[in-house]
This record gives sequence, C-alpha cells and structure tokens, in this order.
Amino acid sequence: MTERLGTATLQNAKACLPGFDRTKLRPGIVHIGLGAFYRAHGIVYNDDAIESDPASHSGWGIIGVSLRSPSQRDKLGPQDGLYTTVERSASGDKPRIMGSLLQSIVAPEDPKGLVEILANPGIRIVTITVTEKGYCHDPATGRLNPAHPDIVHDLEHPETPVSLPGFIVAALTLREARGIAPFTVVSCDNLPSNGKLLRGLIRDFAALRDDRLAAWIESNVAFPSTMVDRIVPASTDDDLRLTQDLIGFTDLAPVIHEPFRQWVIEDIFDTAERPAWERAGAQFVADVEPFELMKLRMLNGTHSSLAYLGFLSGYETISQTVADPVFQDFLAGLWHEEIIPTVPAPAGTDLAAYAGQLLERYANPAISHRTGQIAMDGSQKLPQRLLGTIRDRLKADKPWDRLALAVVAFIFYAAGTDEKGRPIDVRDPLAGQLKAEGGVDPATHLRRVIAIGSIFGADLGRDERFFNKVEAAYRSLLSGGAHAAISAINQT
Ligand code: CS2
Repeated sequence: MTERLGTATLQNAKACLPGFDRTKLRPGIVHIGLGAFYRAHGIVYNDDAIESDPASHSGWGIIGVSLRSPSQRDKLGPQDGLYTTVERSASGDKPRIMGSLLQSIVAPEDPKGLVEILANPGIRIVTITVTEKGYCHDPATGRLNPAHPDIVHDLEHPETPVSLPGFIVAALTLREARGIAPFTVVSCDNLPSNGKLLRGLIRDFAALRDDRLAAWIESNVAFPSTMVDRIVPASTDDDLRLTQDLIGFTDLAPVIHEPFRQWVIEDIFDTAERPAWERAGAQFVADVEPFELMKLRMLNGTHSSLAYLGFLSGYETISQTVADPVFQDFLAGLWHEEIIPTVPAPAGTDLAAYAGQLLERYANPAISHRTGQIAMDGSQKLPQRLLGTIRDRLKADKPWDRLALAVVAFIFYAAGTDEKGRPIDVRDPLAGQLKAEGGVDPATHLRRVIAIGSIFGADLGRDERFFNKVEAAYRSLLSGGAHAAISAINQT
C-alpha cells in the first residue's frame, strides 16, 4: 500500500503541483455538487486563475458541498482536499494536482451549519453542478415542482433544508436580514438558460415563503447563465490504479478527463467580485444562449442518442459506438440533416467544424465513457437535448427520423429489458413510470410514456404527427433491433 496523497506528501507527487501556497487561500466560493465534472472543470479554471496571480486571488478558495452522499468528503477529507486530474488522450496521460478545494462538507450532516457558511460575507459566489434532477423542477416547463418531496420538506422546514432551492433561499434570507450583500449564483449544469431557469425556480420557491423576500432576491441577486463542456466519465478502480502508478501515491478521488474544455459565462458579474477565470480561457459574453443551444443539441443531444442506441447495440462506451461505421453515418445525418438546421451559430463558430471536433472527442480511445452512464436520468435530459430540436423540425415541417429513433431508443431502454431479454439497470427519477409492465403491448406502453407531461409537455403528447413518426420508429426498433433500425435509416 503506497502512502496517501495529502499535504504531507504533496511535494513528492509525480505530477504538476498547485502553483500557489494553499495556506494563504481563504474561501470565497461555495460549490454545490462535488462530482467528477466540477472537479475536472470548474476547479481547473479556478486553479489556473489563482496560479496566474496568487496575490490577487487569495480570497478565492473553494468549499465543496455534497447535498446527499458523504462519499466525496470521505475520500477528499483525508487528502486535505487534494486530488489528481488526469488528462487522457492518444498522446498520453498528464496528471495534475488541484489545490483550491479547501474543505468538503456533507449538507445533511449539518444543514444549519451549511446555511451559516453560505451566509458568511466572505462567500461571494455559489457555483452549482447538481445535475438536472437536483433542480426540483418540471423539465418540460422549467418551473418549480411544488409537489417535489424535497420542496415540500423545505417549505415546512426552511431552516434545515435538503434541496438546492431550499439552501439558496435559506442563505439569502439570512444575508438579507443581516444586511450582507448577496452572493452571485452560477449554475453549471446542462440546462437551457440555466441562470434564468434557476432564477425562476428560486423566485417561485421564495414566493411560496414570503413575497417580500422574493422581491429582494429578484432585484439583488445575479444568476449568470453558463455553458460548460468537458467529457469526464465516472472514475473506476482502473482509474485509481492508473493515478497511483502515475503520481506514486494513493489518491481515492482522481478524475479522468479529455483535453478539451470550454466555459462560456454571461458577463453580469462585478469583476472585482470574481476570480479572473478568463485567464484560464473562460469566455465572458453578453449572451450565452446560442452557445448553450449549440452544446445541448449538438453534443448532449447526440451523446444521449449514442448512449441509448449504442447500449442497445451492445456497445459499452461512446468511443466503441462511434468506431462503428454504421453509427458514424447515422451521427453525420443527425448533425447535418436534422440538428444543425435548428441551431443558430454563435459568433465566430462554424457548426460543421464543431461537429467534426465533437466526433474526434467522442472517438478518443483513452476516455472510457460508458453508454450506461450517459443513459441515466433520460427523463430529465430529453426535453433540452432532443425534444426542443424535434419541435423546431415539426414547426419547419422538415424530416426528423433519426431524432425519432433516438427518442424510441430511450423509451425502449427505460422500459427495462435489453434486446436479448436481460434486465437493464435503469436509473431515472421516473423509472417507475417508464418501466413496461409485464404483458402490456408495445403500442399501449408507447402511448403511456408519451403522455408523461414533464417529459413530452402538453404539446407533443397530443400531437398526432409526433406520435405517428415515433410509433413507426418504435416498430422498426422492435422488429430488427437498434442496429438494423439505424442501418435502415442510413439507406434512406
Ligand atoms: C453527458 C454529459 O452524462 C451525460 O449526460 O452527455 O455529462 C457530457 O459528457 C458533458 O455535458 C460534456 O460537457
């Protein structure tokens, strides 16, 4: 057993080390949702900004929060918040140790304590990656779901919340009462207009408590929208071994990622009140929406399509899936025939070149991104990844056969049995509603799923044009399997 990574061993680690003195850092950011993505993306930008000028960044250390599980804290705590990021590509592995995460905490262990931390005047930014389902909203409408059990709980127990909106509003309540300026709230999840969306949820939640507080939040708190991008698969035991071989110490919390990264942020910050993330390559722009739409539809939309269709075709990872020429043709058709015509190009971006770059990223053989991982939580992902594109295609009266096949692959996958009759481990907050009950005929099951308003909205669920195309795609999928259905579309 090698020694554990931590303050005492850091200097001997065989990796790029933090280029600043961690003992001089004070916390200025609370990050909620301490998963692999944030640790391979947001913290990397933050470490780069601090390294670019440590003296002016001493107030930008990070406190990381997990809203549910203690697992990140249990791994990071004994390592003093230090962990390795490993950039992987065909040209090799580059380990680097991150230094700006100062503390990791677990919200349910002391919710009041977390609210106090968030109310501390030193905290000026709250960043968020809690994934789609952490927003407690209705994905089809983007509004707060007041019946969500966590929201019901937090309205009854406002001082000991469990949900994201509950913590934000509890902290802002204290700051307002104490005359402390609010923090800026930065959503970094793959949701459309994520800042605007979160602002609306916080307003809805605050209004259920107190109209005056809701009005104060409305006029005082900034919620910049952001587009975030980096492919970061969940770490495996192999990744732990790889990291140990690279750095010479045991790290139980490494993150493996691709070389590419992008962060586009709506420029509504007071620049004195944030780290110079632009020095790390973050783009501050007046309007993030074109970047978000491009990324959600072109990357996440095809990622989910490949995840369901690739899984059903027997592929374990995205890179295996896109190595199949049948999938390459399908993907090219999805991008160029069906998705790109719905996406206005952000300034300075060539969408065909963006698609080409995405294909290279998907094909990175050193990144093992499981189709089953991306397939998770489809009910929360489909609206912004695929269904908005389909609405635009319907409006324009243009073909969308490949998108239809992706939607039915999701429905088939979430029904819970693969093409060989084996059970699928479906992880989705709506898994119960998506599962096909024994004996139900496929057409009835399809109708039932499409009637789920929080996924398909009130419009698509009642649109016969939508139903007819999706039903034809479902029949094709059921008759010969996913791979044959894709080949058939490629022939048309
Ligand atoms: C993926 C994303 O798991 C998923 O649903 O589509 O996490 C994707 O890898 C990132 O958004 C890339 O930036």
